[in-house]
Amino acid sequence: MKDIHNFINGEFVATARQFTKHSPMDHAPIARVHEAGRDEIDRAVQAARAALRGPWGRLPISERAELLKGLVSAIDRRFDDFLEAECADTGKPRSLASHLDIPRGAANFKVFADLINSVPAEFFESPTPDGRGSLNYAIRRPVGVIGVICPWNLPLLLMTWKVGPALACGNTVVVKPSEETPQTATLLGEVMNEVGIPAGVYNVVHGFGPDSAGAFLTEHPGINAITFTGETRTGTAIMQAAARGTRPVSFELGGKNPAIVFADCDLDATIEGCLRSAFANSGQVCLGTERIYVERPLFETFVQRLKAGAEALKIGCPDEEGVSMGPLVSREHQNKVLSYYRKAAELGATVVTGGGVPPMPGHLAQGAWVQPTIWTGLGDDSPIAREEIFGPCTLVQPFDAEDEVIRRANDTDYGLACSIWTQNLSRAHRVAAQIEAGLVWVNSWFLRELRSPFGGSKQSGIGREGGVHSLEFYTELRNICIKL
Ligand code: NAD
Ligand code: 6OD
Repeated sequence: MKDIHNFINGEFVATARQFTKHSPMDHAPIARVHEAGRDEIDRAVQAARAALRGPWGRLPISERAELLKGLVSAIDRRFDDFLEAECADTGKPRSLASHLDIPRGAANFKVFADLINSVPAEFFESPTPDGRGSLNYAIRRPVGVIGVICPWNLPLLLMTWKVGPALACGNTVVVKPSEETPQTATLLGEVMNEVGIPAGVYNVVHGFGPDSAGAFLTEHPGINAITFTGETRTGTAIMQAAARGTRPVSFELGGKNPAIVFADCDLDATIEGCLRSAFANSGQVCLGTERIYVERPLFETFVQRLKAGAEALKIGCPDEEGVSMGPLVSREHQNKVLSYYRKAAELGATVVTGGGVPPMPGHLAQGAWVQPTIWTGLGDDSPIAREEIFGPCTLVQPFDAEDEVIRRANDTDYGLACSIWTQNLSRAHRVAAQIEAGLVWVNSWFLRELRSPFGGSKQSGIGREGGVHSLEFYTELRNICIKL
């Protein structure tokens, strides 16, 4: 079993206290993770502060950007190591991790390195009473030491989506990966050293949330801002910690995302899109579709086509040929998802397909597997329609009118994403503008332009990141006024 250490000030740090990471595939122990206590967190924050004042803070922007771009090729050279670590922690298919998680995990550094090299400056000339005038200009300065708290579903990708802009803007970071997925963030420490990123710029501390590394990090007064991706409930706890010292937060939280399918859609493309949005990464995508509204004339056909697609998904281990769905990340999460499967049955849902655990051979029977599941026959008030399950499951319901479906899609505490499927362009624009969500896709899902704003409305988040929007969080504007 391998040891996973904290990464503090450019060094791998063991601790007396450790916890075991289990494989999602068969629950076998795969890693001993060294848990950071308050002391290690303090050392990480001090190291980050020293790097900010020292080598990193003094580096010209163009050199900083070049170092970050070096990470892209360095990750590429260690591609197989990252792939193996991500798949071992999450159980996701190699085909998915090799096309999405690892390349995007690397690309986040290039996108923000390019961006920081091309930030436009603001200048204002103004008259003065003596006629000489003045010149105002604004400079962007790093915010300081950023606490980065990450989830387990797209571990490397979602971590570098925060670390990339934070470092590009000249900050230093202390990252707390999820306890379920400690490996790739730690591996990135090795790559940081290989590339020559100064010690202390990137630090990783391992542990859990409450009364552990997550809470210790967010409570640490040396953290200047906190960026977090995870559950809405956790966001509330982190916001309370951030209130001490009035530190800013950027939150990407949960969702209960609808898809709206009009009868005039391109049915093949819609089925393909909805299968992806409901079942990709075993449904563990914050942008995933757990509610599908289908215009009534298409309803029965849609449900049968979606069922056929779900039943054709091959469930298996990351390396298996043709596998399209892995296990859930852990037994704990399996128990949560299965509790919703039971609840749906108790509430009288029609289980179109799935609803339980797939039969798995031998030791795999110990893993966190669940079946892709489709329900019909429950109303908008049911917990299945309202609560985020974060599994490979979706509730399909019919609708009759455009106004009605907009109202029902918006009838949620969340507001992360929505996808609209129609060939009527006017309707697509009209409906998209009325959806209360940070991201609306038309005839697509999870098409990501990294310069565009990303974030949620209502309880799905605070703030927007992506492109120049990330600069708003990771830099502080200072105005300088020169009397001419
Ligand atoms: P989680 O909130 O349980 O944990 C996320 C991280 O927060 C982990 O590192 C955890 O250890 C830490 N944490 C937990 N309690 C904490 C506390 N009190 N103080 C500090 N840190 C704490 O989320 P998860 O289960 O890892 O991820 C799944 C959730 O994340 C889902 O709700 C999903 O929708 C959401 N998510 C949202 C987005 C988005 O972009 N909006 C993206 C991915 C995941
Ligand atoms: O693509 C991204 O940048 C992003 N933040 C995706 C989030 C996916 C949620 O699970």
